[in-house]
Amino acid sequence: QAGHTMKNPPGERPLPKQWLQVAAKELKCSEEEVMKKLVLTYPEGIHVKPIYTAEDIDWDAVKSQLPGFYPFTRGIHASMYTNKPWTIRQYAGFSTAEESNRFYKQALAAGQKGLSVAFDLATHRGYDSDHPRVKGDVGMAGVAIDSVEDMKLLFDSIPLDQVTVSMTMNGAVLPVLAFYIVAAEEQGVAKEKLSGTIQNDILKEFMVRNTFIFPPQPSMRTIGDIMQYCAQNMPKYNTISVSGYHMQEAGANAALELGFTIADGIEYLRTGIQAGLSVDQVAPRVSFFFGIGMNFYVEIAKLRAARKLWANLVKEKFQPKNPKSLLLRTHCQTSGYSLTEQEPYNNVIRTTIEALSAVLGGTQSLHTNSLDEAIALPSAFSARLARNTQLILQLETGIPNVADPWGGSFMMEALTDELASRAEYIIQEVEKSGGMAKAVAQGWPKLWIEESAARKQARIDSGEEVIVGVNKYRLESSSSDTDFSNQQSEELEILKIDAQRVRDSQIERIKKVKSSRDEEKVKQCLADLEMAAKDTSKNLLEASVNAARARCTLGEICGSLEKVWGRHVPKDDVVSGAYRGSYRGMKKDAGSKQEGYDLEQVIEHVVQFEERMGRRPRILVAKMGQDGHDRGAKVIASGFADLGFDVDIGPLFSTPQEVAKQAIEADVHCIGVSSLAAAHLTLVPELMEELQKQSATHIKVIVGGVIPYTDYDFLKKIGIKVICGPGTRIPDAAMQVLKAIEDEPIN
Ligand code: 3CP
Repeated sequence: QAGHTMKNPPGERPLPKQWLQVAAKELKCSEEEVMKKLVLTYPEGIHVKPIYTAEDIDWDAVKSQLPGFYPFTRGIHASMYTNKPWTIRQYAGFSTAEESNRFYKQALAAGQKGLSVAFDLATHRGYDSDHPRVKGDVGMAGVAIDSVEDMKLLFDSIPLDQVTVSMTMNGAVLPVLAFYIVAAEEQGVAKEKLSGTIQNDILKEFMVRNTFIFPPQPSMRTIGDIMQYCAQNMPKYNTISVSGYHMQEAGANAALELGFTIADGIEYLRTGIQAGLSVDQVAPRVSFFFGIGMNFYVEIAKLRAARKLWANLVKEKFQPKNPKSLLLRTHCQTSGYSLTEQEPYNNVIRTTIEALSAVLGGTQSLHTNSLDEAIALPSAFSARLARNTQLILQLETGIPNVADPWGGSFMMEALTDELASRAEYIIQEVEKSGGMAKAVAQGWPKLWIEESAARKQARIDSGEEVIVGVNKYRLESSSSDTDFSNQQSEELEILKIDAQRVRDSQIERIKKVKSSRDEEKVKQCLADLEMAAKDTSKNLLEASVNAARARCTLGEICGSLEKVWGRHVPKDDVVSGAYRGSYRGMKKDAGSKQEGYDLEQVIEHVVQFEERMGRRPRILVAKMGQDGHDRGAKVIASGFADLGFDVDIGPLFSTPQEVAKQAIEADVHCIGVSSLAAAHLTLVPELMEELQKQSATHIKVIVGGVIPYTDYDFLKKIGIKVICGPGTRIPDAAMQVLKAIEDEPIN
């Protein structure tokens, strides 16, 4: 899929003859075998050679390039970090506005430079905290915001004209941005002074992140309205953060992430232009966001390629006059996907290396993940360590003293070009579909990413892609003395949120807000919003700001829009064949964990199961609550289907009652609950109760995802048969499920 347009790409150019001869002697093999052994093929389809030379690059083009000059491959500023380092911007938010505010103030005092707000899933999905559908989600994976009063508390004593705030909000972007504007206004900061960023990237929500609310068309109109409102009122504000990060987290390789993200950016420029703005009003306020994984050179090349591609494409397609329109400014986040539950201190090392890629790639702003990300919400300790990782890079290493230190490297320049060319191919495919909005509606970009995810999982499960401590050099989990793995996980302090307490306090505040506002004004504002939803000549953000001032709640604002637009219901397809097709058989070399099951063994067991039981094992893969992270669920679904299971996928955002009903109706043997947003302690017990009520306790329940060890006992006590933490191989998970179904002991 990630094919390329480049003729004779650098990775396919011959290695120098004299080098091959010497290398063949060193490896004690033929020259052909040297090629076979040392030329690697990356998931992007790129062949990576053991050495690069001047023959691999266009030296004349490379030698004249400077940071701060078109096409900005070497950075958007001439001086880069030698003048001003990147912004340390840690994504955070949990529980109530007061608690998050305390956390932000401490972070700023400890060296953080910008804020980045994580909202809880109830807020993302446009529900007030008192809504019955969000019982398990309030304050869990981010802060709960129901009205402008919460937003004011969130930024209490934080001067919004000085600290730039980024808000990761997409579905409920209108009320959240409106609350922010009104909170600043009531803090005495005029709109014109607000700089900061709203994520506002709905296309990737439909593709991978799933915290949309409304259907695509009104969602895209909303973006145009926000761009228009900001062009008039908030000229320093970044109206969108076009995000590849979530694609990488969903399993996309670097070429897919780069191609789809740039294609999204182009679509948003068109959206702004359709809303009546010039390219020079829109483009300088479009910002980007990339994920940075463990493939060190590729990630640096990706950022260099991104800037070059953007500058070239914007120039060619839109002919801007303002040079700032050509600059790709980006935030980066180290990869959550690369972090492991096993031996969590290894995650500090992974994050440091990824941060290094982001910085060497020339990012403007950076979030470094906490070491406990794969286990729970970050604790105060791990958040400090993550922040210090960046402070050490900035202040102790000398790394910021040179702009684009990789410039002129044969390898880096070749890799930059090759990656750009692969991404360009993807962008052309998108353009053939009529742009990204149409491509997303057709559904193929999502499937390409899901296929890439299934292939990655197969490479990990077969040991081809090594994760130290997980599929190689894994510690025995039974021997107590040497059990560093569990020791490390158990000694980590885990941040616990009391969901009930947070929800109760939010409900109190909603009551207070509702009892002290002018109800007539509220009714009028909500009616105006409904009107604006119908009438495209009205500006939706303006109507939302009025509603925010009148103390309408987030749920009310979204509710008024929903009356006109409805809620988007996604449709689900499962990729088939990619997992099995990419599984190369388990590696049995030194250090590999060899006690796991191989693919063929599990397939054989499934066949025997069918012979015995008269039908195949059937599993419902369920997502409950407002948690839309579905990579794990999708990979399990396609992996299990490839192993011979009958797989049903439940709709996103289900209640426990809906899951039980679907499982009973489909007569499944097992429900696999995937939970990544910390709501399992509320929702899983409810599911078990419901199964009991419906006399369906024969259906086994397994839970996978981000589940802290400290919750295992509780889950086992309520009858969960199997818990699959991050790093569980699919064949092993499948065998455990088969054993659970057949009531065999599970080890
Ligand atoms: C910077 N400046 C310079 C130089 N470097 N001036 C002269 N010489 C230099 N070398 C100037 C800039 O031009 C700018 O000024 C000012 O310094 C600030 O720099 P910046 O680069 O604009 O940096 P920042 O304000 O931090 O903005 C970074 C971007 C912004 C542009 C990327 O959009 C941003 O902060 N994005 C963050 C997005 C984010 O946090 N997302 C979180 C996702 P002027 O302003 O005068 O030009 S978290 C999602 C995670 C998972 C999930 O979804 O669940």
